[in-house]
Amino acid sequence: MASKRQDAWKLGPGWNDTFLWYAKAIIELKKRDITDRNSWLYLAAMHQFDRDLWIQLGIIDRNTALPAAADTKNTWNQCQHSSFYFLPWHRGYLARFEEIIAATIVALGGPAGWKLPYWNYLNATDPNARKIPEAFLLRFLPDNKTRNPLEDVPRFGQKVLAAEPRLRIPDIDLSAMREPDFSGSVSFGGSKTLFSNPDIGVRGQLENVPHGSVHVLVGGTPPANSDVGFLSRFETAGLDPLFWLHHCNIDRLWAAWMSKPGVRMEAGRQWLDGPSDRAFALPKANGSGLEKFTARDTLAGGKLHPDYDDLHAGTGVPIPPASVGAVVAALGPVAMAEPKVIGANSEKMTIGDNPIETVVKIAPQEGANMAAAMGARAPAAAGGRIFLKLENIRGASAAGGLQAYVNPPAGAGDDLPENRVAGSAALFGLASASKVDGQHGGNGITLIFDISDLAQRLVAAGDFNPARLRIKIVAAHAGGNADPITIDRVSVLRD
Ligand SMILES: [Cu+2]
Repeated sequence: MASKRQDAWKLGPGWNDTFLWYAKAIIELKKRDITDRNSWLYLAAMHQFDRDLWIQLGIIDRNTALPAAADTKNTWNQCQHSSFYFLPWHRGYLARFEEIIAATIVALGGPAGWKLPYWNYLNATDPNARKIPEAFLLRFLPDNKTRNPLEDVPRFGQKVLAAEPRLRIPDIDLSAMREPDFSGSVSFGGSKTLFSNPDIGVRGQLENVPHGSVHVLVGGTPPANSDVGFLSRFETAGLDPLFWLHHCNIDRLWAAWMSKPGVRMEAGRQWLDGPSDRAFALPKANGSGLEKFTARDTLAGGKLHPDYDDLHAGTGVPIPPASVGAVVAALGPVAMAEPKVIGANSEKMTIGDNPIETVVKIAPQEGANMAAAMGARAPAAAGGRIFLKLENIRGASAAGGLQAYVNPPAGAGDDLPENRVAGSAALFGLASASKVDGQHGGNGITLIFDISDLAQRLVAAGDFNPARLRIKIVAAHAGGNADPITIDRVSVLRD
């Protein structure tokens, strides 16, 4: 077996050794009781657990004995979203999962050193890249009678990744890789928070796209049907064997981002040693006990740091010229600038089946500055970026998508022009993030879109009145008018 994590599509077609042993190990993990810390169910519950939902979906039944609360208090419901802990927590989670699968393969008489493959969906040099790897679509193992656990999972979305107009999810891309800062409200990795389960801060750009998009594109969310795929919800995502390959690629994108010259990596104690309010914990690979970890443990030199065969294919990070040698990220306590709010709407928005419009008013002086700046410079000029922020998006639908427009002509949504789109997002984990009984009272999802180019186009078109920016939100979700999506506030920011 290879010593590093590899591209899933480079391992050979169909039942290559890596996937066959992965499937056999999962069959073994599924035989273990949920009270076993190395069982399939215990590991998935670490991401998010909901007893009623799991009973409803037939994952457990009313009589299933759960582990003692003292055991799960520090290990279940841990997944970090909308936070600068999103990447390090998932990195630790993946590393231990990989170790448990590898140990199980050895116990089954297989080879040592199994590594988690990554699904490199944005690799433009591979025509298969966007397809779910074949082994995840086959009904049986090579014996033609054992049900394949890699396939035996509810997935109602796409087998080949592409934009999903019905859910208003645009195509995945690597734009997140251009963010220079790891943390902050406009950042690669998410805003500074305490322990963030389910969601307390602002989603980082990587967490939004491609991470959230791939979850909902593959998991699917049929309209007017609560039966969503496992990948669409926090509470079931870890039960889809493909989850781990998706997150492995997200983790690799982080590693690739850190290899770019000039990026500003988080180096504060709050991140390195946090969260201060609740430590991260992992079960040991032999199930014997629990062990704490911090974000520091996931960096180079740490016990949970991964090793990838390639950080360039499908990451947008070019191979540096040989003369440059190793590229080192700018590690150090760097103050990351927070953009300031220059205008906001005044009412909460409620979006059912029909699009809703709101008005953002920008203070006159700010508006004049903005128009002058926009008229004078190229959109990609350093600094002076403009953002649209959608705060506390909540809803009862398991997932969905939305699209925001600035100053669109009248229209229903499908006929609105592309050149007025401020941003779109898959709402991965919407219901979990909105639950009022959640640890943080259901803050919902907060998103930030860069609208610098759009603002410039509006100024050029003479359609930029700072006292009246019309924001239209079109949403697609299963709740419709009965269970609408709400947005607490819409604001415009600049840095
Ligand atoms: Cu995820």
